[in-house]
Amino acid sequence: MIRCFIGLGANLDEPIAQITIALRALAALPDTRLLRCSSLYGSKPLGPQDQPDYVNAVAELETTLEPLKLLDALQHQEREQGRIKRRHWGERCIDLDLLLYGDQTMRSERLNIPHHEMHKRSFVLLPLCEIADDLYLPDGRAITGLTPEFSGDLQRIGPPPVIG
Ligand code: ROI
Repeated sequence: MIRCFIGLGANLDEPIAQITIALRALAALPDTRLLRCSSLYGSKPLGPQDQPDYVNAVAELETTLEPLKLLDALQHQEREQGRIKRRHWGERCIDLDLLLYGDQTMRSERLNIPHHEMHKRSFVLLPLCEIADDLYLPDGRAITGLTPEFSGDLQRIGPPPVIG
């Protein structure tokens, strides 16, 4: 089993409900266990400011799915929830990012692991530190030692959704 982390974000169509639906779907993936989810956080958008604030969380999974199969499953779930690309860095009902996959590094057209911007974003780092403060990036940096460039006025807005 490989330990991986998924970033969840939503700012349309009842974001908390969208995140809860996505977590249920993660828990139901084949060959995968949902281990935990962070609290829910509210944040200002990174990108165009004329869009609603986001709700963010990070989930920890254990899986034997290969990275690209896991990515397929995440993208399938985004489509299931009706995600439509409106504009670059624009609003979305759900975003599921594969942040970390064990200690693997992958750079390809389709998939970059670690997620190339994760170390800059408070809406990823804070929830990640909440559930996994023992974590190191594949390059050896401790997750707790990273300083985000983008704060987004991050605030804890609620406990982890209850799944199952
Ligand atoms: N901004 C915030 N605050 N949270 C997100 O999850 C998020 N996701 C994105 C972009 C559009 C970059 N901005 C975001 O993909």
